[in-house]
Amino acid sequence: MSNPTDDLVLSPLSTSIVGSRSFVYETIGSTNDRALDVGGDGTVIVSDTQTAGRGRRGRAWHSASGLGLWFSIAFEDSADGLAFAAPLAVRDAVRDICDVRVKWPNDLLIDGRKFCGVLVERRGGVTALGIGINVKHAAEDFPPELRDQATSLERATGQTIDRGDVLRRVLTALDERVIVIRAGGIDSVRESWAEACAIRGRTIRSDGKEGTVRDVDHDGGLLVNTQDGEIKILFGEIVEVDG
Ligand code: BT5
Repeated sequence: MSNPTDDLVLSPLSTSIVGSRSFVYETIGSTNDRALDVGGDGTVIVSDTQTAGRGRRGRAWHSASGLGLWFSIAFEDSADGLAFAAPLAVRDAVRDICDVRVKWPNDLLIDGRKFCGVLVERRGGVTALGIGINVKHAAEDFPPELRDQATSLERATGQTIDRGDVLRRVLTALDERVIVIRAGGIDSVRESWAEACAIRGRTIRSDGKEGTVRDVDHDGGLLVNTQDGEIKILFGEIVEVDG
């Protein structure tokens, strides 16, 4: 391969919203920042590496060159449902090669190790849906503090996996979900996501409180029965889940 981004070229994509245009970079600060800056409904920003990839609450996202998929999609319509659609799209994209668990709210794990994270950010009228997928990492490609908790598609499956192929599959699966959401089908996407999280009936702890998840609210928050009655844990808050 002559260029580090040769395998990230997106065409041809047969989507209607996601991938309306695409920009591929060798290096960038954060693809989410670029998506928020350039906007344009369905614009995809993908970079071989990020120098300031981030997770939620200011945490860093390790985004090494040649090993993963670090990309964002700009949306100019409502952000509702995107955080449900993204983990489902990734799960569907890799379904043929491995079993993926969605850990509420939107981490993706294989054998208990995280290989994908999702970050939704909104500025002005633009939403950036950022997705990071570890594809080709061997254990030693992760920094020592991540080695036990992180994995990649190749590490987990023992197969050689093409980054561009995974990217095109994720974008196609995401497009299908976004079309459903925009046609008024957010409830069905949320229900698929809630089932994928398999969180109902489980015992969780959050902020020193423990209880059983009764249901998932319309916004993705958890409705939890505790000793002190029902509480709601907002989408994105940290919880520990048993089992
Ligand atoms: C996330 O945050 O999981 C969301 C990550 C989103 C990354 C994408 S890449 C494209 C786009 N552009 C960006 O700048 N971001 C998005 P959170 O749940 O806060 O998890 C962050 C934590 O995951 C860190 O504190 C580490 O413990 C761990 N971590 C960092 N890099 C990792 C990696 N490559 N694989 C697995 N775990 C990682």
